[in-house]
Amino acid sequence: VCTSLRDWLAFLEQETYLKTVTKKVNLQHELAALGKKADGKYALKFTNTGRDMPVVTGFAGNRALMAKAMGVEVEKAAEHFSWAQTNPLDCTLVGKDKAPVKECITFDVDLAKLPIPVHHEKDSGAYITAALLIAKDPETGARNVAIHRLQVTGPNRLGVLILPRHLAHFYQKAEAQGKPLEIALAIGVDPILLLASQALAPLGFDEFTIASRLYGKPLELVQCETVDLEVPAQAEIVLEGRLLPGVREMEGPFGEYPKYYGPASLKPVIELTAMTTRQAPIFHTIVPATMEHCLLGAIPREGGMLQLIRNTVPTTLGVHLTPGGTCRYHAVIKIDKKQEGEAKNAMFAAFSSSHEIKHAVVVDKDVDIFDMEDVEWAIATRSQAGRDVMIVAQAAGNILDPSTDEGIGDKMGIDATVPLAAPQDRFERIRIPGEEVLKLEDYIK
Ligand code: FMN
Repeated sequence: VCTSLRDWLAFLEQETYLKTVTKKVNLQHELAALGKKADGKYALKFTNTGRDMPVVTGFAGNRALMAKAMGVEVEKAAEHFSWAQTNPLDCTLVGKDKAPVKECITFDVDLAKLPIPVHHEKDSGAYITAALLIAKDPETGARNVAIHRLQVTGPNRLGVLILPRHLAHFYQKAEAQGKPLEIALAIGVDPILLLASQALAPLGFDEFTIASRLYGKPLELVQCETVDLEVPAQAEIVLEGRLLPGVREMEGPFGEYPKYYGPASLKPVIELTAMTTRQAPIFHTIVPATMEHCLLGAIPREGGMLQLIRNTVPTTLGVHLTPGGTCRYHAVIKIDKKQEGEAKNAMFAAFSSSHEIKHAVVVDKDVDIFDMEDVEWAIATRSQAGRDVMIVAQAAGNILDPSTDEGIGDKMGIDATVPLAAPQDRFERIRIPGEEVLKLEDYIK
């Protein structure tokens, strides 16, 4: 298991998954366009963007590789993440001399020196998209880690989108006291840390402890210079700063994961106070709506959903948040049905796992939930709309889904499982003896 971005990139290079682009590439659109083209196929490292720092993208954009990052088979990725979340392991604090991210320190932050791209056509400007935002509850001191999009608005100023979750809660508390909320941004971290940041966890749960468990050893943290926070010692870049109380500035529009723009509005503002980096640091950007963006959210959500569904349907074998469903809205659930009605209960559990789940399809154990053709075949041949479709109107949905009414939307479940009472031969999948083992390459020149 790799515990730094550098180790992970070295591994990807060995696997010939990481390709280096030495040609001059414009940070405005060109870099994002290339990242999108390589999506799911390669990770890219750009060495010539006109800034004195390489940019990587797409290194977490492939499910098989993300499973490898956790050291498990691809079908077990979500389950393994969920296991780590239920068995968190404490982090450890190391001295600054043991923390590569302290190799260079400056208190005069100038974001113009970083290779921060402009991604989509109508984006309001350059955005940092792959920073872990670390903050503590001003009352309890409990840590939170999440990714938030950050719009560059000045040499040491950022606009930030904070949806109503944990960071919003901390910020409200600080603001009520008229105080800033200290934050740190870690850029250039390994895939496990990125995944851990996306856990659906209760308030007060430290996502870093999931990373420790996935590493199999405590994550090394180091104290910040200007704020009372600890950050991953192996990060490439750390920006320190404060969310200002009572300040709002325009942020957006920004091309988001559902492949639409999130609108411009007044948002909170961060003022940066320090930057610490490794020597020759590497910058990471996530091109929004690519598989990298999609999977980072999907795997942790699948883990949480799997646990919840198993509480009601113990024979649930797997779940998949599909890329076509933006890795957030469409869930495919595989059960080994033992009792009629279980498919519906699985749907209810799926909807309760996250407000983002909009359509849930339940299939039998012979269906490959990662193969959408197979899933569609199950819907086509095993479900009848009048009998097997359940619709719940007007529930909480995702505000970024433009078809909702300000985030209020409908849920639909499709039971594509075979009725237990059906005669066996009626739903027997055709098969040619030998097809699983024969290799076409052995027969053709
Ligand atoms: N959540 C936000 O509130 N604002 C964002 O701008 C934002 N951008 C994200 C960008 C990427 C690439 C990813 C993978 C996720 C993003 N998220 C964003 C989602 C949160 O990071 C995620 O839901 C996290 O688990 C929230 O943590 P919390 O519940 O501890 O606050």
